[in-house]
Formats: sequence, C-alpha cells, structure tokens
Amino acid sequence: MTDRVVVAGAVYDRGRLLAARRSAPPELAGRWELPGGKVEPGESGEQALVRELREELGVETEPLERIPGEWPLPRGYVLRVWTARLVSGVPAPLQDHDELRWLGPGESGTVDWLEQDLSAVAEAVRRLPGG
Ligand code: 523
Repeated sequence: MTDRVVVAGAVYDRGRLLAARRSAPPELAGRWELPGGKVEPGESGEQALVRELREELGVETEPLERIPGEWPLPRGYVLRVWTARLVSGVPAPLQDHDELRWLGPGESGTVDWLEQDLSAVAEAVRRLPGG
C-alpha cells in the first residue's frame, strides 16, 4: 500500500511561527494550518515539505526536526510535521491560502487552527527559541 502522508512545516523565523489560512476546500476555508501538502511518489517527507513550501509560499526552507507523532486525516491520510527554518524569500499566499501571519511568543492561540494541527502547533511553540 502506498503511504498516504501529508507533511506540514512549523516554519520559524526570528522567534516567530508561520500560520497560514486556508482558502480551500470550502469545509477548511478560513481555518489556519501549518502549511504543507501531500507527499508524492518517490519523495521523502522532507523533500515534499521543501517542495510544498516553495510552491505554496515561494520560499526556500530547511527542515530541522520531525515533531514526534502523526495525526489522522480524512481518507486514510496521516499528518506529519517538521520544524523548518526560513532560508530565503518572504512568504506569500501563492496557492491554497489567503492570509499568512507570523505569530510571536504567546500568540499561537490567536488563530483558529485545524484540530488536527493543534498538537503539533503546541509542540512547535515549545521548541520556539525563547518559547
Ligand atoms: N491538512 C491538515 N493540516 C495541514 C495540512 C498541510 C493539510 O489537516 N497542516 C489536510 C487538509 C487536507 C489534506 O491534509 O484534508 C491535504 O492537504 P492539502 O490540500 O494542503 O494538500 P495538497 O496541496 O498536496 O493537496 P492537492 O491540492 O489535493 O494536491
């Protein structure tokens, strides 16, 4: 069976965590997530993450550490999350998102996260430098 894996990045820059608001599909639009997407055949999780963040946000990133655990998604997919460092570029909502926000220490509760992202967000915040 092929793995059905969605990867997402807890992207850090200068002590802040990047949150992205989905614009589609309708049932997820308006909710906030750690950006990412589906792993394609032949890709590692880290490769898929770098590609998705480049396509969706126009930035280059470096995956740092996998956040332990995986979270169930619809249709047999699972969500896996890595912390990632912003290497270059300024994130822009090029695909799938209509707003981006950098959340500083203490601000992670200010957006309406998808339930399945909440544990990884909490762990990412604990790993934030100074968090
Ligand atoms: N999630 C999710 N959290 C999260 C991501 C990146 C994705 O719950 N941080 C869910 C939302 C969708 C599924 O994972 O149910 C696929 O995510 P999506 O649509 O971002 O993946 P893409 O962009 O690879 O999907 P296609 O447009 O279908 O190729």
